[in-house]
Amino acid sequence: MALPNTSVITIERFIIAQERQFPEATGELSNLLYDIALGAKIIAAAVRRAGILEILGSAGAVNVQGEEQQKLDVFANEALKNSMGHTGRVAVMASEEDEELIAISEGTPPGKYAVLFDPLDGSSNIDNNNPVGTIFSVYRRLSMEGNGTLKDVLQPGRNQVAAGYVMYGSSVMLVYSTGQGVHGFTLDPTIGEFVLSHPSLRIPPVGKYYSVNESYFGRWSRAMQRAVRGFHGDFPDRIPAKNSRYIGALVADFHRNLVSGGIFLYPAEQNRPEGKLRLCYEASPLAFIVEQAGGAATDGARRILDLTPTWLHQRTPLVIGSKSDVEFVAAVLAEGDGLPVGNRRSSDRAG
Ligand code: AFP
Repeated sequence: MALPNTSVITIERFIIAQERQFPEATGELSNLLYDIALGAKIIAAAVRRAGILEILGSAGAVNVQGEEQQKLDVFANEALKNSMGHTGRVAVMASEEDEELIAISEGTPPGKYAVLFDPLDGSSNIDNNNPVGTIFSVYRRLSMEGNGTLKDVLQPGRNQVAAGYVMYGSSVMLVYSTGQGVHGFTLDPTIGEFVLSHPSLRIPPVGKYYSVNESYFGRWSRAMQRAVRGFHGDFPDRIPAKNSRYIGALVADFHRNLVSGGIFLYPAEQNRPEGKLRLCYEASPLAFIVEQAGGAATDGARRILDLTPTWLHQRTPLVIGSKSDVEFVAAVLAEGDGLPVGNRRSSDRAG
């Protein structure tokens, strides 16, 4: 039997090595990332168990301690709050699951970071044993003292000091950036550690895939319809045709496109004029990651990282992924709704 490699780079070792490059670093951010990794492991264990609970009948299920099972997204939310709330590293938190700001635990001194998270994105996928994810975003607080305030969490995405996501798929992966590239770790269940598996991820400039929920095609602007037709291969002079892949869990769709090259779109549509995804919990952190990997993210026109949220649960259209593909969409949208959707331009017709 092959023995495991004893020189694996765990996430802790990697974070510490990165921190050493900055002699002025206090280690607080490193520890905060490690707290998040711990929360992710707790969530991963529960997600794995969710499958079997589903099979055994989860509704109203009672666990071994005789407690009623919590919904998994509520559990994930609590797990993250608990992994960070008592450490003295955080001044305030905000979660997609909570209407209001989350104050740090009473009696804990406030730290210098504001953390925002979507604890279990794509949670409806759990019922079908499909992947789900956690997304997080870290800012340095702006307020000077006491508990953090709204001002600390409503910052433009370009101010992030770290962001990342965890994907609970066939294996569990944690991908993060502190502004020094993007690094991916895979949870080794035999030792219970995230180990470095994808150092310095770079997204290909032109992607293989496009990911969008095309059942909304008829509700998009004509310009957006034209952009997606481009991915079908309707404008071969401007953009090569792509393969379609859509899981319906942002982290999983994003992760595939980050690794293999591709573009994810959640455009505005008639029923959702601002799109569906949240700026603070989904778009901004993934935009930080994608830019660090050499890609791009816009709302169709504006760079996501330049948008300043005005409220916690603000939504935004999102176009994110390989740089040339995101630029193609921006160019087509800039042409406006005047051009016909399906007709190829004469210059685009072959021969
Ligand atoms: P759920 O958490 O309700 O499953 O929503 C997931 C999500 O926010 C994101 O992960 C997906 O990319 C997107 O919604 C899918 O939305 P559509 O079902 O409208 O395509």
